[in-house]
Parts: sequence; structure tokens; C-alpha cells
Amino acid sequence: MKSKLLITTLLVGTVIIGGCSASSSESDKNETMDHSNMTDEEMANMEGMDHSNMTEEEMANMDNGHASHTNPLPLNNSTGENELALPPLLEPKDGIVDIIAQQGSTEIFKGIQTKTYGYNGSFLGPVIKITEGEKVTFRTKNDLSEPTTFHWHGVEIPGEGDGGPHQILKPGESEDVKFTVSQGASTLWFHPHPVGATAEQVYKGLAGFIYVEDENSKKLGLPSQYGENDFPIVFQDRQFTEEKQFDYQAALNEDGTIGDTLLVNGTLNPKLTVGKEKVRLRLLNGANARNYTFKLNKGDTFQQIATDGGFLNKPTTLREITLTPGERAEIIVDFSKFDSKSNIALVNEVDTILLPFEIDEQKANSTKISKSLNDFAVTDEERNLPVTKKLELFGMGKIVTINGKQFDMNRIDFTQKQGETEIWEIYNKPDMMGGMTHPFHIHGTQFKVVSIDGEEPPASLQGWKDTVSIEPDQTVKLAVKFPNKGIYMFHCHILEHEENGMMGQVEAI
Ligand SMILES: [Cu+2]
Repeated sequence: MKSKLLITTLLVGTVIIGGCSASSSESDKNETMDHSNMTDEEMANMEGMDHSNMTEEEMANMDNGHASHTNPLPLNNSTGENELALPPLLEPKDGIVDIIAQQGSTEIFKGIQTKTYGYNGSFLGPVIKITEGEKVTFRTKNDLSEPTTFHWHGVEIPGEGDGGPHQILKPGESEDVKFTVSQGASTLWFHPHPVGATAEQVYKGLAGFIYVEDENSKKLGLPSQYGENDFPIVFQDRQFTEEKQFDYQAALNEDGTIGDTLLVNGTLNPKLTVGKEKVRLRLLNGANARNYTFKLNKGDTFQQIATDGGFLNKPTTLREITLTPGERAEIIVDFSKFDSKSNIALVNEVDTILLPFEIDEQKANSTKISKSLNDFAVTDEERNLPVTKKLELFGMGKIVTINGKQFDMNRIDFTQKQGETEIWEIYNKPDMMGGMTHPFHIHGTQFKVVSIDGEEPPASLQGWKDTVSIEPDQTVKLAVKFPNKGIYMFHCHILEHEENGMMGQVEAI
């Protein structure tokens, strides 16, 4: 067995070092990693990762997969030839919001129909706008030819309405999800969550935004004219076939499916026309797996005003912000200092143009943003609470686990009392290739990041969160409270990791 293990290790090591050659630090880690102190559990896990039976295709996937997080498939630059699509705004009528999952076709490439999925349309979904204190019914219907669920990412909702893997709607079925909006202003989203098909259904286009408004948000002077100075912006990279279709199974990568073609709000080669004024961009990383670091192309600063689940206490000046899959941030870009010849664009960490801006100088409003936006705090009491839930994220590809276990719908991993705060400590254990960053998400709650490796989190994480990026060997402490009862998922938001079992269940009782 030992020799088999050694061969496997060498084989995998070779593949990965080859794949990571652009990143010397990763390669160093691989080469210096010593397995002589491995525990039995680690040995067992490694044995589970026997790659000797892998097909060439699987090896190739591994090559561009695991390594992809340090040396990803490059994205195209947006040429800016298409104006960014703006999703329809959908508000409750008599308390009811109709949401239908459907399939159709969409002209993403000029003159070509791509088969897509969408909510209330052929591709992606509306922005559902709800208000704190409001009683709403999401009237959901599945018009797909396969089962799905409707999951409300970041919404504090009773477990029975959360739309996790237990709440399957078969083709043709409908379900009313009733709840009272109990959280403050925030930018949330919704997408499907059926076991075995989440990643593919999101990939084909099932995703939409949810805006929560409250009394506070109206007083802050924030740009809030939808589609004028306040924009929802979802980033998703995709791989198209030669016929310009989605082929999820062909693109599938067990460590996270990425693509070379960026769609922003479903628009290929987008640009956004803005006024010479302060503009609010509500950024959502809706990709299956790719991380995005957002910057302005000339190094200008912008202000972050909100995290996943609400406003920061005050606007925070940044030059870049990284969002892992599932995460959101609201930022304010001040275009008043630019003009129509400025060539301003949102770019990523390697300066690929994601979204160029066209400035309409005729449109200029001066807005003054409040310096005090929220009263978020991690209390001393929360800081001093003992850790009562420990989680260890480990593995790669098909062998991804939480506390050594893969997802089982019939197993409740933890229980927690409704309304009580507990400290969850999550450790991302490196594997033999160094490991990868996992965006860790908990359903049904907005939590607080108490510490990262014992340190206070950076300003841009000092707000309500539902998804937090955890790097290899990092330990993150969260203060978690469930306002409602029910069964909730917690999982890695790399959708292929989630599908491969990096998910567990907590029951709020
Ligand atoms: Cu993961």
C-alpha cells in the first residue's frame, strides 16, 4: 500500500507542480511538504484520492482545475460593445411575488440563440425588492423539465422555506413561501439548490438578486435610482461550445468550473453608461468557482458601503476588493472626477477589462453620502464566548469533506438553539498540494466575522456576512445566530465542491 501511495503522490505532485508553474510559492509549498507526520485520517483521506484510475480527461481537468486558483484560465477583455442588461425590478403585488423557473433561449452572441435557464424570462432573473417588516409570499413555480429548488441566499427565513435540497419542486409543481422580512437593507440573491444539479442549473442561468430596503437606507443619501445611479451587477464566467451553447458536462471541473468568457448580467462584452456623479454598484460574484478582485483600471479609489448582508458602519475607501463565489459588496464610484474621455473600467486582478464605463456628461447630480451608515458591532460578549462548533474543511475534487464527512441528506451534523449566538470555528486544512480557498456559506443567517487567525478582520469584513472566504491554513471564527427554526445547509460555495459533498446540515431548534 505504501508504494502505491508513493506513486500516487508522485503522480499527483507532478501534475500539480506542472499546473502551478506560474506560481513559485505554490510549487515551493508542494515540494517542501512532508507527509511523514500524517495522521491515520490524513492517510485514509489521501488513499481516497487515488488518481491511478483517472482518465486523461480527468487528469486534464485536474490540471486546469486545482491549479486554476493560482493560475486561472484567462478571461476575455470586454470590448464594451453591448450596453449592460438591467434585470426587471419586481416588487410584491398584494404581498405576492411570482417567480417561475423556466427554460428558453437567449441571444448572447449576435444572431445566435443559446439554450438558457432563467426566472420569469429566458436567462437569469429579476431583482426582487422587498422591505423590512413586510409580509411576503414568494409564489414559486418550476416550469423546467427537471426538479429544482428556490433558495434565498442570505435571507433570514424559516428553514421550511429556505429552498435547500429537501424542498424539491418537480416539473410543474408550485409552492408558496411565506415569511416576514426581518432583516435590514441588503443585497441578497436567489438560486437553485437541488442535490446533484445546483452547479449546472446556476451555470445555465438560474440566479437573481433580492434587494431588502429599510427605513435607515432611505435616509443615507445613497444613490438609489434603479438603473440610473444604482445597479445590480452579477459576474459569471462561462465556457461556450463552438456552437455557442452551454455544455456543463464538458466544461465541468471537479474543483470548480471556470470559463474564458465573462458574462455580466448575462451580457457579453458589456459596458455601463453612467452619469458624471456618484454611482452605486451592487457587485455579486455569481460564478460557480472563479474569484474576482475588482479594481478601477487607473488605480483610483472607490468606497465600499456594504457587505453581503448590510451596510458597513461607514464608507471604507479601497483600491480593490475580492469577492469569492456567493459574496457581495456594494461600492460607490465617484465618476464626477472623470469625463467622457477618461476610459474608466472595472478590471480584475490581472487587469482584464470586466466592465468599461461610458460617462454621460449631461447627467450629473451631486449626492452627499452619510458618513454613518450602520451600527454593526462584534460585542465583547461575543468575543469572549467559547467555541462550540468546530469545522474542518479539507480535500479537493471529488473528495472534499467537512469534519471528514461528505454531505448526507439524512444526517444532521449540528443543532443550535434558535436565537442563541454560538461561535463557529472553521479551519481550512491544507492538503498535499497546499489546498485552496473555500468560500464558506451558512443558510438562514447573517453572521459576524469575529476573527481571522486570531486577528480582527479587515474593515471590509466588519459587517453582516453570509459567505466568508477562508484561505488554506486559515482559521475563522464566526458569531452565528439563527433567527428562525429549521434545517439549514452550510457549505463551500464553489458549486462543484458543494455538489461533491462539502456541505453539512445544522438544525435550529
Ligand atoms: Cu471549496
